[in-house]
Amino acid sequence: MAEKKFQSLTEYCKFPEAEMKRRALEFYAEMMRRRTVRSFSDQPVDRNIIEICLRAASTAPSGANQQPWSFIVVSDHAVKREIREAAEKIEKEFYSKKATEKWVNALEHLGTFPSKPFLETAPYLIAIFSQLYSYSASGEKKKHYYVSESVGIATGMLITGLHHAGLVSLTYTPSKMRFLNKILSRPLNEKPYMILVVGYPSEDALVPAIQKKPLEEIAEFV
Ligand code: IYR
Repeated sequence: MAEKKFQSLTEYCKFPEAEMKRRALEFYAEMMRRRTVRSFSDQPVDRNIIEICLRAASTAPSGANQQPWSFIVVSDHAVKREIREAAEKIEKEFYSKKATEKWVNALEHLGTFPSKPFLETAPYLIAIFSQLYSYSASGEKKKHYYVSESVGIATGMLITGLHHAGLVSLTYTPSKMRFLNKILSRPLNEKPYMILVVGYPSEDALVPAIQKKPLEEIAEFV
């Protein structure tokens, strides 16, 4: 058994209540400005910014601190094109056969369609993989705990960090994603979780006129 090691919580900062309120409101205002964007500029983004945002995402809590995620950052145009071609094939099938009428109706207000030009236009596609299990140094299969929760939290933190830095993103999930393992040479213990499309919005980017639910609808204090 590994030895238990602890250290004091030197990172924690306690703020006066007024400052806490100000900070919470400031963060809320910043988060309210975040929009999912589907129309990207081809303007390049400094790789260092992406690296910093990934480092921030990697501070996420995870089951047993196993950090069961891989972030594959694609900027190579040929690879982006390959991903676009594979994804559009799946989307064509989705919109013409797989999706129920109810599902297509639920998406109507987002203005989505099978063509995915942003997969080539955006400077970065971050393919996020869940590590369902791993292998120890001695080759023993190691179970991972609360993988989807962990990867979801890290992805949320990545989206937040990218937004905070001044970039936009799109959470993109074609209905089948295993093609990403092949294109990106990822092992089978890694299951594609989503493609996060990252960059600047195009000059003429439009976003759907949608609202978030009010607090009273999403929360209850008991
Ligand atoms: N993957 C398809 C369909 C789609 C599904 C959901 I749920 C969305 O929130 C948005 C789109 C597409 O990207 O077009």
